[in-house]
Amino acid sequence: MSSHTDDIRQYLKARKELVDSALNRYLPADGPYPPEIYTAMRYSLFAGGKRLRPILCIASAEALGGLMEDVLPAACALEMIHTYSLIHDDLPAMDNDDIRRGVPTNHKIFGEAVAVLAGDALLTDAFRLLTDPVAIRSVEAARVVRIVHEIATAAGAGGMVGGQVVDILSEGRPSDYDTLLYIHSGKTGRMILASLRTGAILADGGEEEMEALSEYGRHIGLAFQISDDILNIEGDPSLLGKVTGSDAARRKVTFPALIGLEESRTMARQSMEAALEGIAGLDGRADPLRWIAHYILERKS
Ligand code: GRG
Repeated sequence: MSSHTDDIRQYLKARKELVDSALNRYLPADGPYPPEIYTAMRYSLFAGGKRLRPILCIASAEALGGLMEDVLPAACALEMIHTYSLIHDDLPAMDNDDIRRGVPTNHKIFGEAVAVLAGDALLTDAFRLLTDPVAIRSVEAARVVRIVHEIATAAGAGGMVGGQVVDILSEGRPSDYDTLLYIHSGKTGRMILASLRTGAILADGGEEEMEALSEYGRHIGLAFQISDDILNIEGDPSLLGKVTGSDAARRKVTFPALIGLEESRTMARQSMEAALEGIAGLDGRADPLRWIAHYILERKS
């Protein structure tokens, strides 16, 4: 086993534990009335996600010497928004999926109405957390406004929701490369980019550092999406925690469908290398971001 594999395993495990315990504090099991909505929110939140977006946010802040206490609330808010998008994506009105994160999807357990509301609440409460005067007390107001704007822009109609709309409208239709890039940069890329930029803002990064981390974020988002498309073809459902082959069954526009598997692998590697190049000027504190870039290509889940 190569040493970067050990480093990344340890790093991801430690940061995941930090995120999980902070999420538990922000959304406790014995939360306020009505318990049904908190149960549904926590069901999907703690179903075993990789926590990639919060970890990228933390790693970005750490690369610039930021403090964990400043970044954890925003890292958790990013995971809450991501989880909302998964719950809604799985609904019968969208992808109609039965399994996610290795367990039955939210609507299969709680019904469609509560699943819609659990997603709505995760999205809305993410912004409550981002602006919570206690959780975010060490960050000055101007930076809070910047991260709220950054994350709302990434999650909204010009970002993740826009990508999802074009994805759904494109199902079963012939599509072109520009549409594919738009879907993926919206659906997947924008929240990944916002995670890195949020970490950089909270660490008080300068223009050049922000640009370096944004460049990394854009390329790593693309590498992540291409590898997700490849895993949907040849991944192991028991490791992925979701079914494979669903993209082809729904005639979704994907990188392998448009440019083939081999070309997709090459493009994922080139994107990973471009991501590394983007942060070449950062010092050793950015090493976890370098490990994550390799992990994204090599992951099985
Ligand atoms: C419903 C507004 C709305 C958007 C949905 C995220 C998303 C947009 C759809 C999920 C379907 C999908 C395959 C999207 C591509 C992004 C992606 C790979 C999501 C899964 O993210 P992971 O692998 O999941 O980080 P975990 O469970 O580890 O958090």
